[in-house]
Amino acid sequence: MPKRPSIPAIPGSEITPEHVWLNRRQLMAAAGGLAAGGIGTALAAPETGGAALSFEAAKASDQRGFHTAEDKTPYEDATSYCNFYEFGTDKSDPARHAHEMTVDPWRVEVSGEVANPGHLNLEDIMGFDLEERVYRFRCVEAWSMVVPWIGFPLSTLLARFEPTSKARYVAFRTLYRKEEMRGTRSFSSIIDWPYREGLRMDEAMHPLTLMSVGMYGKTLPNQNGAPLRLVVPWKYGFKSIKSIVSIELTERQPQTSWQELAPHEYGFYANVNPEVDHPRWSQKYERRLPSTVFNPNRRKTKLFNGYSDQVASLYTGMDLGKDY
Ligand SMILES: Nc1nc2c(c(=O)[nH]1)N[C@H]1C(S)=C(S)[C@@H](COP(=O)(O)O)O[C@H]1N2
Ligand SMILES: [Mo]
Repeated sequence: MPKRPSIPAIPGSEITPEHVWLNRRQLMAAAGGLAAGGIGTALAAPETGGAALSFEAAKASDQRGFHTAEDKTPYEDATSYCNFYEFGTDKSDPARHAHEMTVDPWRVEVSGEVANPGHLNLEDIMGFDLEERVYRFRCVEAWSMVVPWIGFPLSTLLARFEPTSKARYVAFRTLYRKEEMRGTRSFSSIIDWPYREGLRMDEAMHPLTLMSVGMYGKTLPNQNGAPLRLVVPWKYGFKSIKSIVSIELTERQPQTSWQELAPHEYGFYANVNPEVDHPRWSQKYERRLPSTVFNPNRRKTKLFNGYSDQVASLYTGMDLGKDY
C-alpha cells in the first residue's frame, strides 16, 4: 500500500465542511510545510465538483444507521487519497487526472429485468430528492473514513424502472472512455474495462444503499466518482462503484471486476468482516484517515462495518467465510 503524506492534525470539533472549504487555503498553507508530494500535487490539479446542492441534512438522532456521530474525515483527505484505477493505481492519481473525464452531459442506461427500461440524464439524476448520509467507509486495503455523502436511495431509482419478478441482481458499469482515462491506457492496467460491480436485489433495495451525487454538501469531485456513484457502507469500498453509466437488472449473479481478477481474494459479497482475513493481510484492524506513520489512527474492524443491526438479517443461513 502506498504511504500517504502526513498532514497536521485538526481537532475533530473544527472539522465541519464549511470550515474545511472556507479555510482551505490556510489549511493547505499549513500542510504545505509538512506534506511534500502527494497532497500538494493533488491540489495543484484543476478542481472538479463542488457545486452547491440542496438536500435534507442527516439527523444525529437517526436510528437507522444513516448518521454516525464519529468525526468526519477531512475533505482534503477524502478527495486526495482515492482509488479510481481508471486514472491510475496510485492513491494520488485520481485527484491528479480525473478532471480529464467529461461528466456533463451524462447518461445512465437502465436495462434488463425491468418493465420500463430507459435512461437517466444528468438533470434526471440531480432531480431526485437528495438527502445526506454520514457513513463509515472501509476499503479492503484496511483504511477507512467517515464521509457525509449526498444522494438518494438506489431503491428509489430502481422503482422508477419497475423491476420484474425475475430481477434477482443488479449489475453496474462505470464509464469507459479511453481518451479521458489514462489509467486504462497504462501498461500496468490490470482490469478488463469497464469496471463492473453488482449487488443482490435485497442488498440493492436496502435503505442504507445509496446512489451518491455529492459529498460534504457539494457535488462529487471527479476523483470520487462524479456524477453518480454507489455507496454501500457495510461492504468493502470496491463494491462502491464510481461514475456509473449502466444499471442492468439480471436473473443471474453478475461477474464483477475484482472477482474476475482474483476470485480467491475478492468475493461477490465483500461484507466487512474482521474474522475473514484477506489472503495477504489481516482485516482485524483498520487505519482511519487521516492516518500517519506517527499516528496511524488504528481501530478495530467491526462486522458489517458497524451496520450489523441493519443488515445482518440479509445473510442469515449464509457462511460468511465461504461467501466472502
Ligand atoms: N470505477 C471504479 N470504481 C471504484 C474503484 C475503481 O477503481 N474504479 N475503486 C473502488 C475502491 S477499491 C474503493 S476503496 C472506492 C474508493 O472511493 P473513494 O476514492 O471515493 O474513497 O471506490 C471504489 N470504486
Ligand atoms: Mo478499496
